[in-house]
Amino acid sequence: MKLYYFPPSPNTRKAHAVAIHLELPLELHLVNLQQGEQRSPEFLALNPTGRTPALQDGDFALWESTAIMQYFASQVPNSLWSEDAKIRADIVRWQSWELAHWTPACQPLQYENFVKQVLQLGDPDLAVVHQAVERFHKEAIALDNHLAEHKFLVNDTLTLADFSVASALTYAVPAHFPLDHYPHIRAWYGRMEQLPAWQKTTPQG
Ligand SMILES: N[C@@H](CCC(=O)N[C@@H](CS)C(=O)NCC(=O)O)C(=O)O
Repeated sequence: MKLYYFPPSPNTRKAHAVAIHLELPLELHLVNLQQGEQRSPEFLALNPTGRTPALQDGDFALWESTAIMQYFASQVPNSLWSEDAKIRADIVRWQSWELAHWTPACQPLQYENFVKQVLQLGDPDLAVVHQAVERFHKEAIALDNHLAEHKFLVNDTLTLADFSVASALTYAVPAHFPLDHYPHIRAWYGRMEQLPAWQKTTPQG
């Protein structure tokens, strides 16, 4: 299987980390987003939305990180993607929340406080940051309350849901995510950081 990826991207990270955790052999192909390679005709033929990650398995092409994670977890027996219908629905619930609410709440902070600095795009827009912080708290409260009662998001076991939700926190420290009041999120993320697959996919400065 070939994974078209951009290592600094949290969406790449969640898919790549799952493949490493499951010890799936992958051929890695860099798509340099900073050089616009996602808009090349070759890449658009694979993913017409022009985003990473994307997967090619023989003549089967797949894009969207969550679909790729689920496809990876369908390749070998594992506990990340349970066969139990209710547990699986719970995993999909958290993955859906991550895509619809959590990542959109984290991204403005990541952009204003971190990406702008790295790419020298100017100072953070404080009005955007203020709004983003409010939006972040709304989602973080729900996540922290859940993690107060659970070691991992679903079934107290590491699942795809943890990889999805953790990916959005990749730049939490340099992007100054307001996590001080969320001890359970910090403890759970600490558990994710113990995983060799998470360590191996830490973006290099
Ligand atoms: N919902 C998509 C989001 C993918 C995405 O936005 N990828 C970003 C990198 S984190 C990207 O490739 N951006 C390039 C662009 O928009 O030009 C997924 O989960 O795969």
